Amino acid sequence: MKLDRKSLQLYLVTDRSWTGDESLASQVERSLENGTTFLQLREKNIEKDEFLRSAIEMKSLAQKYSVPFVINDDVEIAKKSDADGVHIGQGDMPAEEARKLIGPEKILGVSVRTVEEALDAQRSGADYIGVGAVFTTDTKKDASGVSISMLSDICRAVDIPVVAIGGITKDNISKLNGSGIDGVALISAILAQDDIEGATRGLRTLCEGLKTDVKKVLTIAGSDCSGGAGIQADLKTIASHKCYGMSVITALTAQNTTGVYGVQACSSDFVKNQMDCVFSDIFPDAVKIGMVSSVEIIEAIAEKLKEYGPKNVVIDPVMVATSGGKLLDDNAIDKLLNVLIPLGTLITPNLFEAEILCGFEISNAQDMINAAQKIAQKYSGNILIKGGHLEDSANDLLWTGGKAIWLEGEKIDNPNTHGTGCTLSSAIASNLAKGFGMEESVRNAKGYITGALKDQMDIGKGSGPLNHCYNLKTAGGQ
Ligand code: TZP
Ligand code: MG
Repeated sequence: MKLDRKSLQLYLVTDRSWTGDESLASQVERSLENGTTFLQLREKNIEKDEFLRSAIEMKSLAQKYSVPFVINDDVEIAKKSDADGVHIGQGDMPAEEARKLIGPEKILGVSVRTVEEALDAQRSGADYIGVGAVFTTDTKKDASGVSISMLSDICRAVDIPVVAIGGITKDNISKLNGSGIDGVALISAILAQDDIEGATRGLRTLCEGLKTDVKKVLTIAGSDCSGGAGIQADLKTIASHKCYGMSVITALTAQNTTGVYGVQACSSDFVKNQMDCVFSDIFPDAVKIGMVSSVEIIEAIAEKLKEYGPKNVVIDPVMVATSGGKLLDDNAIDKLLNVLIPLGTLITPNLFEAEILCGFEISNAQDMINAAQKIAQKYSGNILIKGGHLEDSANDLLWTGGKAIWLEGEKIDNPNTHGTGCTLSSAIASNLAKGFGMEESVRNAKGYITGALKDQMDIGKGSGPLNHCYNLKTAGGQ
């Protein structure tokens, strides 16, 4: 069964503590009838055959209301009852093992309390994670607390959906607004209520109103009609980071994987017009700047950046192609260096561009460090020098907080690298927009590039594009 994010919105976990004279099945059905979207059978201290009987009963109820149904902890019962999946905690078997036992089709949920555990669960094949206890609860006395800020960090770090659990009620649910969760898992806020129907309906409405705080990223660059670089690569990259992408187009290019066949620059006034439209309406959390083709355009962008003052500005100072060919005339290079680059939070030069920025030749790893240090003196921001072709180093160097950090690159055998620089800078901007620090943003972005290259998509007659959306792939699909 494929898990739809939306089905995690109002997630009911069972507990026999409040059944009184009523059966658990009857309580659960009253809730299912009124908007519960997901059901987990959680049985503690119960005999196996009773557990199985209960699982079969719940499974048919969940099926009647078309909601996914998972079993807490017990893979064997999940299999025997043909539940839709299983939910395990950190104290249970490893997620990887649970995935193997239930097979690829079933839903696997994992409880986590830290970003590391969340990433580990995702790697191990979890379909969603539960994070808690986000508020104190009497229902699970041994559940230790997870802060809302940790909950937000976890939501940012993983691609799979996240549900919050623990002490959530109609009165505190709004505190989870903007955390990035897909839903809430509840026991007592539903099952301990006399009016289960009303409680469920009320909570469902509150869940639907939960805001996901989408981060906005603007790319200012040229259009690549073949979709592998420039604006098009940036927007795909931003979308695959689950951010909202916007674009200010500096030039149209007629190009494909075999070369550039025409360039039609925008007027600087029109660039300003676009920037005003974006900044006065949907203020970006991060901006990426790619190819800027003329003195006037560079001045226009700098003027508007100063006017609006966005927080995270990643500048890919496109001046020299990887082949060594100059892409900007000397006047424009001068403006880029003196007017635009000083406004960047991070600049991402390749080796040739770094040489222009520092004024000396870079031929080894120590030169890269010296170059970063020199560039930092002039521009004060963060610098990522993309290594690549040096004899003694193919790694990237990040200069941040006054120190050099080497970022090892995994060499991937893939000749299709069209648009890698654009993609890297927009991936970094997306990470910064999501609130990651500089080093983590760059590391995450490098990981994303690695994944996009490893996907080995091979289209076009020349050096083809990366698969920007490799992380959104569904089983068997693109
Ligand atoms: N795991 C962490 S807290 C919790 C579980 C199972 C209990 C949630 O119950 P309630 O009544 O919604 O606080
Ligand atoms: Mg457990």
